[in-house]
Amino acid sequence: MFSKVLVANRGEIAVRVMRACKELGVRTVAVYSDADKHGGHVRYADEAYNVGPARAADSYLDQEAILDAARKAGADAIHPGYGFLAENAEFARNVEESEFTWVGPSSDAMERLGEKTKARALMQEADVPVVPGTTEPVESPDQVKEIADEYGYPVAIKAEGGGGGRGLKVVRSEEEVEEQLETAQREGEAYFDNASVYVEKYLEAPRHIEVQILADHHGNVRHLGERDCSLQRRHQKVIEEAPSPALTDDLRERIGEAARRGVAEADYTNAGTVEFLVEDGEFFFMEVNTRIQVEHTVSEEITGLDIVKWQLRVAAGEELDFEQDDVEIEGHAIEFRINAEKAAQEFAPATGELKTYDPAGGIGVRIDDAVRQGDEIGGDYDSMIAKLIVAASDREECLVRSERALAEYDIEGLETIIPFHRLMLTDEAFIEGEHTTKYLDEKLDRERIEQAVEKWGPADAGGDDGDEEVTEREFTVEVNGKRFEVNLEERGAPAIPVSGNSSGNSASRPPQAKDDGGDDEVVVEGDGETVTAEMQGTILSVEVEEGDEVASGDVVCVLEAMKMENDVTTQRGGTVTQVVVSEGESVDMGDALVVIE
Ligand code: MV4
Repeated sequence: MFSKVLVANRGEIAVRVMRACKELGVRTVAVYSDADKHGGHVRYADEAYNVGPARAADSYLDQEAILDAARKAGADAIHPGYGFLAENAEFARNVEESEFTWVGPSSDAMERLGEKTKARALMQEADVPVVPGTTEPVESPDQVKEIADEYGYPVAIKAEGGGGGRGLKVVRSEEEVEEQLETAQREGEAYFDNASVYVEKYLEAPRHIEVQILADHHGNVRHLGERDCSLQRRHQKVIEEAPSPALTDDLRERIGEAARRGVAEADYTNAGTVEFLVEDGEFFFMEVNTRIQVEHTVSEEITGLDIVKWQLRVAAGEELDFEQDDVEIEGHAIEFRINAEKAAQEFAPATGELKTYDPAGGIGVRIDDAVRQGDEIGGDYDSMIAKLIVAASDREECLVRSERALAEYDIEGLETIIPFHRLMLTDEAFIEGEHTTKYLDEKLDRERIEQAVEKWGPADAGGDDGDEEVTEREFTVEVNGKRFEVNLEERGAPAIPVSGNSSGNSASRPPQAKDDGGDDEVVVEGDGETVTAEMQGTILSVEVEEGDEVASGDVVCVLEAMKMENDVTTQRGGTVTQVVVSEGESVDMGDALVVIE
């Protein structure tokens, strides 16, 4: 086993990995950005290194800075967690070629599965059903029409480098082929540096089922059953569960075995997930995620296996010590993502101080988090601050226990989607397990979300507790980019003043023309309006053109930030006089997007 592992991540997943390290007797190294000096993962680690400014591209994505920290710490392996560099085959290769061990699949396996047509061909080779379509890229509208004639409309045009909903275009008739093909190619180029696209039959309302895999360097591949992640909002999972309420035992067995064959064909090692679409009792391969996933926890709960510990063991060369038949699925587990978001306002990110943080507990309740009361939750990274995982002997008990746990979970000072989760536990489609991937975006009534927030949301007064007498205080100092904790005992008046970010005007936002609950920052100049970016991100789509008439509240573009899609709306009506940005462009907070006069 390794003696020291660097975790190239932050937040709950970094702590999750470090917990596994601790149980294996492995020392842990955190990396952190300037925005995370007080982060939970930094508190948990044995040592921590600053890798740069808040912007992820300058810190958590800075390969050299992370390798540098690993060298300084004398680590012998690097675990990437999820997100950031986790699925970057180039980084995996750089780690492989360094003195450190990469805790993940080989860069070769990552590349084999990263390009979608390659992965489809490989799965077909292993007798894994794929959605009918092409295993070669297509270039002309005629090729698309040919396939559509064979399978019927609608068809999906997908970017070769795509995933998570980006670069996916649905074509419903022959007239749309040309335009959608061009859009898919343009998006592929903008997001993945790859204009190559392919075509599949489009399934209207599939379920998202994924199989957890573990594979070692001795030829053993095991599956840990499936997860149902059908409850998604704009390709963001919000609730995941295992096992799926929608599969028969026969289908479950066949999907699990298909996933095993598929990753074996790819010479895959470590943990991974094979994603499928399931419709009308049939399943089709979609893609492989070559990382540990957010929702791995529910598989752990129903199998009793510690997937992260196995990632470390397998990377260190150990052999999986159980057969497929030894994997027993017991009971039911549901994961609720505790996101700092305003559910009633299109799930816009919420920031602020965690004035109260008192998570649920008791039988069957697991909390994976990296925050504690008093933490400041900023907008630099994704909005998930914790995960609530509830396990019980069956789904029915799990739903009741979930209600109890969500009601216990007490968070003040920062809005979360707990009220939304509580709503889902009263929702017939969810309770019956009948929801498909279309449910949240197309079926659920928004008014019900508003009512849920009103009923279970923050009781808007954030009661001030008053400051307690401080006798011993902890300080964090950074010397040459390494973090140290210093305890200071003092009597009487504090020698070092307590910094004043405890309440009140913490955010410095420009005044808004009208406060109707919309959270888009708007700078009003004279009669016109410049709609600006509320956060750093990528323009997913531009919804208006110069000359368009828009009304207050209209969506002008969709901005993606840390995997969240955010509608950017106007505050006032008028004529669009300037469209400053285009699809695929990166913007910084405060950048002008569209001008309306
Ligand atoms: C599909 C599909 C239907 N038919 N492909 C969305 C994410 C991307 N990785 C693949 N996605 C889809 N591909 C075919 N041929 C429907 C989706 C899809 C989806 C898939 C899983 C979970 C949620 C989804 C929401 C919308 C669309």
